[in-house]
Amino acid sequence: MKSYSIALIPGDGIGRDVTAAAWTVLEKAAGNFGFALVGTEFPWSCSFFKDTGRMMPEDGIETLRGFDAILLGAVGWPAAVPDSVSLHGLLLPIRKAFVQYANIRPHRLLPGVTGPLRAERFDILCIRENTEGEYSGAGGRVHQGTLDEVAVETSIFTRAGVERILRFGFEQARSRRGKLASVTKSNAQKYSMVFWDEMTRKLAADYPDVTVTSYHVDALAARMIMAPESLDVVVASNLFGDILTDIGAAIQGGLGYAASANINPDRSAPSMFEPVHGSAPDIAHLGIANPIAAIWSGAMMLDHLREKVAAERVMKAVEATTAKGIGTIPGKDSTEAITAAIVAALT
Ligand code: GGG
Repeated sequence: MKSYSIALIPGDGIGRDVTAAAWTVLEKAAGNFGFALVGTEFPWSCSFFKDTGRMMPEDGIETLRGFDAILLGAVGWPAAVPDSVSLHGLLLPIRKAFVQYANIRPHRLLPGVTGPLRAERFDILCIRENTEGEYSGAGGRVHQGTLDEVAVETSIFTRAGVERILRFGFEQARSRRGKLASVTKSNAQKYSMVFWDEMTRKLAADYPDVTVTSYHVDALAARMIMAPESLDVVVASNLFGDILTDIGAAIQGGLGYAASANINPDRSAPSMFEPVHGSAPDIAHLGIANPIAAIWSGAMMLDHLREKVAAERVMKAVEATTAKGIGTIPGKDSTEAITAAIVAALT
């Protein structure tokens, strides 16, 4: 029997609730479709930081390297650890160290879920660059606390990094409806985004079957709300992609439905799967967090592990559940009830 080793990092807050739910569904899928998932849980989180002074041990990356995939919940507990410390101590180092340069985020309405828009028939795949750009972490502060204080944060766009994410976007568009929206702000950012646009135009020659349009990020944000059905694949830099995918989450009914995959396309290191949402301290451990984003992320993990049938069946079970109205109204159904309904629908 095929077996996959999965590193489980539930993290903080509702990350713990939804990772447990996703794991229940994934184990059931494995049993149904004839493969095994062997999970190893790591307590790396803000409470781990409080105990050890680190979000993960010094050899955390090397520990994770041997796994087939990583399933992560949420990171952050701002009352105890500043978000800038928790994010740069766990999530971002994993994305960068394992060259998970493509962050894939699907945005569509599940059956039975009501979004805030009149448009209901949209299916957008956002591809967010995940290792550089505005999240490079290059910068510094001087004269802190004085009137001469200066803070500098430099975005880094490498030719290799821009080319690989744009090519990934073109390939995704080619496998879907053949339309790529490349997100820019080259009127204001005259070095990095002009370069991004030049690379978009250059690579377009290799994908004559894909129609590519460059949109300024502000125009694209408006388009996601006014005409989401006009979009197919969207490719964006790290920060632009982060912001646009919160709009994507909003139009698909909320963060409880927004899934993501941090993919290492070369498979030279594990990929990581996580709901887009954070740790939501206000509802942590109340048993009311929506587990669907985490379960959908788990289905993306099965797909990446090439368990395509199991991945599709998990999504069918999620859709059958929401079609019955379960998990479609915030706070109405418990995490446990939504999970049980999805498990029951999984055939
Ligand atoms: N689900 C992982 C998580 O906690 N995400 C919240 C977050 O702030 N992520 C930062 C980012 O993706 O840029």
